[in-house]
Amino acid sequence: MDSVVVRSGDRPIKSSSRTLAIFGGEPLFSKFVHVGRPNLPEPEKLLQRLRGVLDRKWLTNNGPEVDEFERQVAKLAGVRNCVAMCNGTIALQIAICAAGLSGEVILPSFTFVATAHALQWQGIQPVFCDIDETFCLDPREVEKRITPRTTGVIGVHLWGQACNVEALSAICKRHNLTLLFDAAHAFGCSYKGQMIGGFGQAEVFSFHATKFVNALEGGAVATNDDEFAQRCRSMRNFGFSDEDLVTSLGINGKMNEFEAAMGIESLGNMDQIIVANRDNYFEYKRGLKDIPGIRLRNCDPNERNNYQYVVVEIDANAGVTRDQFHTLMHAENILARRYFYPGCHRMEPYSTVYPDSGQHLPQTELACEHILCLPTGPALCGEDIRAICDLLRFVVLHGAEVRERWPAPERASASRCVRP
Ligand code: T4K
Repeated sequence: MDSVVVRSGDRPIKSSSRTLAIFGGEPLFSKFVHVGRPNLPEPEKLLQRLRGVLDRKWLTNNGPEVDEFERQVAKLAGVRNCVAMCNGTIALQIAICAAGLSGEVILPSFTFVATAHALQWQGIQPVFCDIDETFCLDPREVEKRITPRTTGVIGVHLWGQACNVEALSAICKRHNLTLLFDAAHAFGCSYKGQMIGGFGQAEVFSFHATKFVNALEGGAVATNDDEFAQRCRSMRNFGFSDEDLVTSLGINGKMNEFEAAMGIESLGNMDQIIVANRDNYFEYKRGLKDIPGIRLRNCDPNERNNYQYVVVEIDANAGVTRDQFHTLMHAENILARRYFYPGCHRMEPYSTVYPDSGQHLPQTELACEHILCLPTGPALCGEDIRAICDLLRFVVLHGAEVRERWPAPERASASRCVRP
């Protein structure tokens, strides 16, 4: 276990608000607990695989590990083609380029900024669209954002929860637009019983170190369109179609053999990680029950889920704001994250280049202000989670004192993700 919770038995989590770490008390955890702590495979098995790579002296450019990784990902995602890439952002860029998108593309602002950057980097205007109660693109709003310059829509399966695939597909069909999905969070998840990977023209996974299946860095384009997959393969390798034949614009988007080896070993642990994440989710569900103003995002029990993100909404009934929780949890060495804040439209270059892009995003603004992601993963045990839940309950119960004692704004804003 990574974390060590500093309390014993039935002792209350804190004796008074004075003992909260933000007010000088001892932190609840002696070491940082993270959102996104990498899940590691068995070192011996990984090292053996890496030795094989060294023995073969085939380090990158479509080696056997990448081949195997692609085969396994495609099988698990129930899709004909998986094209592995060096990371999810480049995979998005290549999918966008291979789909021939241009002009304007509609996407949520409530996403990791990579989704928007992948467009803007290629001179395509990201058009930010509001979300609905699922925190994913609101199809009704999408339709309102379509202009003669629109060529596509990118839905984001946020925290592993699928977008309204059917409604988005119908809109794209009606307006002759290409539909892509940023499925960075959604490997191992399903929509209406079908694994995510085969929807739209293509879906893009991330296998970054912080994802529940990781290849150190890594990403993939998944598609049922063989010709599209071939284009992506060529584009990730400088546009080469044959030894001396370049047939399109390309880039170096290749995954290397070490990354693929890590990815394969990580896939081997996938089921165990999901079980651990799922147990954590239910521990949170029990621990957060009936805390005023704190609501755990529900995971649909009828769908496959990787439970990678544990997300709470904190509203005014908690008496303490989401940002205050964020600050005081960091003081306790609990590195909760505001995924995603402040919304892409408030980040550069978007807030300068498209100053009006924040219009019509009321649900996005709300989500950005109220969402907090809590630590999970096999590195956490039940006791850790109970301690986190008890802390949240304690803070809500002592809300008035917390507000009273709250540090000056400059001290409060000193909270940033600290690297160990
Ligand atoms: N689309 C969406 C919707 C995405 O969420 C992402 C990436 C992408 C596209 C792009 O995919 P990639 O190009 O990344 O494959 C992290 C990840 O870097 C990023 O992959 C992820 N989404 C995003 C949600 O989270 P940061 O800047 O928040 O990560 P960082 O460095 O603050 O780390 C998070 C926590 O994990 C920290 O507490 C430290 C801990 N950590 C991190 C690393 C890398 C470790 O303990 N060990 C580690 O090795 O972006």
